[in-house]
Amino acid sequence: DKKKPLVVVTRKLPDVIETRMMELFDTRLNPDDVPLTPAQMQDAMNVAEVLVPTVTDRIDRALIEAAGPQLRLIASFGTGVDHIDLKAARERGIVVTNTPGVLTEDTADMTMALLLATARRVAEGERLVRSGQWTGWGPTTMLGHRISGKRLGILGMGRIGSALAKRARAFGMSIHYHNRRRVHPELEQELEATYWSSLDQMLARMDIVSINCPHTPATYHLLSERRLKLLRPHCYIVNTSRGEVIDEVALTRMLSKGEIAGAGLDVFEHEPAVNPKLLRLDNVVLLPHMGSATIEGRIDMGEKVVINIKTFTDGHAPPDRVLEALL
Ligand code: 8YV
Repeated sequence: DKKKPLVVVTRKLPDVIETRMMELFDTRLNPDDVPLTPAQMQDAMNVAEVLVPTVTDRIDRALIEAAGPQLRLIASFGTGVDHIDLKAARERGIVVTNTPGVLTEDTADMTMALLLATARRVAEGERLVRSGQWTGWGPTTMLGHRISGKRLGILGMGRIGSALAKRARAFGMSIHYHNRRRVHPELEQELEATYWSSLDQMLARMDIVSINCPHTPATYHLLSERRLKLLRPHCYIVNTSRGEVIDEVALTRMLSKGEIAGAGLDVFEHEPAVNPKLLRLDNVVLLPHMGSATIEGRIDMGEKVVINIKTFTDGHAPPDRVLEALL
């Protein structure tokens, strides 16, 4: 009987997934769910044939270069792979996989929730009630902005961007998008989406902008201070992608000066640290990176990880191999 591959998992995963992994592989779990220290991570990479990290594990070049020769697969639990140095992994012949597709709907739902919460001041209203300071209904109090009839600019029309577009259409918004490549005409028609080849021109005309592109070297600070300044002052920003896509310092400054109406942020540039100036603003809704956080989604993600490991260690191409060229 073939020896089972040694799989090291860095965080606590759903029970059913851990059980399945234990059945299939020689699995080392992390029952405490405390992120591994760099030293523990290095130890893991010295013994694991397969490493299962999450977004909280920074797998940089130094770690990859110091990894033992037995490490053949990094099967990440999550879709974004910006925490892994893909080039260093490729150079070492280590395959990287992720879990695309299964968190699309959940993340699009959360984006819609953030969009509504930001434009309609949901979190602020909740804080008011909880504070005991609410003095009663008033015709001009707690007014937000209508979203129907407004222009939503989606930066990154991939799976999540498209799922968001469908939801926003149902809320009566008009859909605009910028992408490196224009999407298939059929999809564009289905979403009734207008393509902007110029991000700058799109930004200058939107009522709400949603970030749905991955964080790559090409999208780091894509919403730079210069671009944020193109937004009209009544514009809202929603981000369920990665904090690094927006210059958070510039965004915070503009939000506090009222140069942007508000922001709904599920992700931050230096998670879990959040710019203290953001915490003091009322026109922002802040969530702790929970875009894909559903019980069902976590199980689906885990199943994808299991399939990727099983296929790979059985000697076949894993379904969700990440290729740098496609990012
Ligand atoms: C996950 C995410 O919670 O998949 C991603 O890219 O950001 C989240 O859905 C996280 O990455 C799990 O590792």
